[in-house]
Amino acid sequence: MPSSKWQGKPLGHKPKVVVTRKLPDPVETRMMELFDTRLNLADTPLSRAELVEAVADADVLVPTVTDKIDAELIKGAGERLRLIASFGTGVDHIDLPAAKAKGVLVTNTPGVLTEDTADMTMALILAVPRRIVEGSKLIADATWTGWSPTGMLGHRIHGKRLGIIGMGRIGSAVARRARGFGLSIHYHNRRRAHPEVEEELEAVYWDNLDQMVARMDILSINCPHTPATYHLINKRRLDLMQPHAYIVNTSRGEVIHETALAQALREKQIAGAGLDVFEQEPYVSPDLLDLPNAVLLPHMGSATIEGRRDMGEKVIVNIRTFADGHTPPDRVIETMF
Ligand code: 8YV
Repeated sequence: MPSSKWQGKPLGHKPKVVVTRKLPDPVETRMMELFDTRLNLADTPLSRAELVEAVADADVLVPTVTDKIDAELIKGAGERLRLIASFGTGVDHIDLPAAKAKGVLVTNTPGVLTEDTADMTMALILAVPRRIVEGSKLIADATWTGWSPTGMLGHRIHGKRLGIIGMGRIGSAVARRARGFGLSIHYHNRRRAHPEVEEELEAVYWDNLDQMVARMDILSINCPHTPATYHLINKRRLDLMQPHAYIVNTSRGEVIHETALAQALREKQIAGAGLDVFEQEPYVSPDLLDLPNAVLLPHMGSATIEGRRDMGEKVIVNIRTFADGHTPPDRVIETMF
């Protein structure tokens, strides 16, 4: 459990909150009403110098995935900094041990982007084997010459095996959707799911990731990025995959070795990929571009108006409860990741 020298003591004044990115208007307005809030009205990430300045005298920092909240930044933060209330679920952009060492709590926004991210995962699971983007391009480029019995043939989804890596909230939500499309569910996870969950999803647990990877028709990455999952899907594991298999990633780019994946796609060692996330966002390796068997999206898995509003609500509740001297509901504990 993270220790905080501040826990249990109400702040006694409106917290000074620095928000690093433009958030939806209703969220920003409510934050202005409740806190002494500094917004970033320009929709661009803060520079390193601006981040350093932000943590110098804020009580609360509200970063997003585009901010690198590393040990140096946290160590150099002012004594006032008590809470990092991240706008997002993943916390791999925050050095959790450094925050703990400084007595700064970290919160995130779990749960509210589960369904949206699972929808996008399912969209990619459908889009890649059924060549939806390629087909749409034919129309957009006015190069479609009409229906043909052998035109735009993809692969059937129904009856195939889906291997989910990371059976947490999002992984389970993907599984529920996938069952409706006639996919059979397999999964690999740090911990085996509860028997009731396995029963509901008729899910097969693979303790050994290599064995699962080698047998699946579609792999979906739904685990967080941690030191343990960095490059979990590397060249060796890509080589284990079957040539007709697809891979979909809506979690974090770092879980897949991107160069090895681009090579596997180019050499048709696997059939295709659907990627919503990349190793060096917003940079996308040129090796991945122009591959007909890759559908690439700009990290938009959780990008719904409803989701962003709910994330903002969670951030506000976390700050509010913390300022009142209570434990914020979405406190992140290092061992969770
Ligand atoms: C968020 C995400 O939109 O929550 C996450 O972990 O990856 C995204 O979908 C982003 O993190 C906002 O900070």
